[in-house]
Amino acid sequence: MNAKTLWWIVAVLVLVVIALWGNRFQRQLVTPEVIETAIAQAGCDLQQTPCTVPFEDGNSVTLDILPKPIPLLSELQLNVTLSDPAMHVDPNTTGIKASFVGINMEMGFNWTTLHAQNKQRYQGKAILPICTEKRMQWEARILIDTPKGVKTAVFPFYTLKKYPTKSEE
Ligand SMILES: [Cu+2]
Repeated sequence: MNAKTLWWIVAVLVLVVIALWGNRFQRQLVTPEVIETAIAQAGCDLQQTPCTVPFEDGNSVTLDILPKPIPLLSELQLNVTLSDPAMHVDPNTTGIKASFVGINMEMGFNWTTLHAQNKQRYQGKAILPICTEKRMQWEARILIDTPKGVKTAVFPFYTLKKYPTKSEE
């Protein structure tokens, strides 16, 4: 093995280490430690009404997505209401985060921060990407930084492609 080959091997190893470390660092930034994950009450349809997620301590969070029906590729209004104003750590400095996850299809990583209207109500905007599926299953995940740690509220919902072609009906 000559010196040039050895240097290449060292350089590649250094890059791999940097990449692994960067990936871990990035995950820590966007995925804080979650102490509880709760899911919306069964049967609630975000396409029709706001939905509520109850946590173990009796507090709950309600999400509404407007307009209805929930469209793709157009600006959505997210309204989050906390049952208890003391639930979120510091409404003045930290917003509540919302993410949208594609369930029946990988739809990338969509994050948005909601801003406090008051200590109980938070608002934000989001746009869902265009999808090739006629019916797309999503989860809206609301991350709340509570005094005890981050709690995640999961709201399953679906979107329908606006103009289905004849062959898909
Ligand atoms: Cu999709």
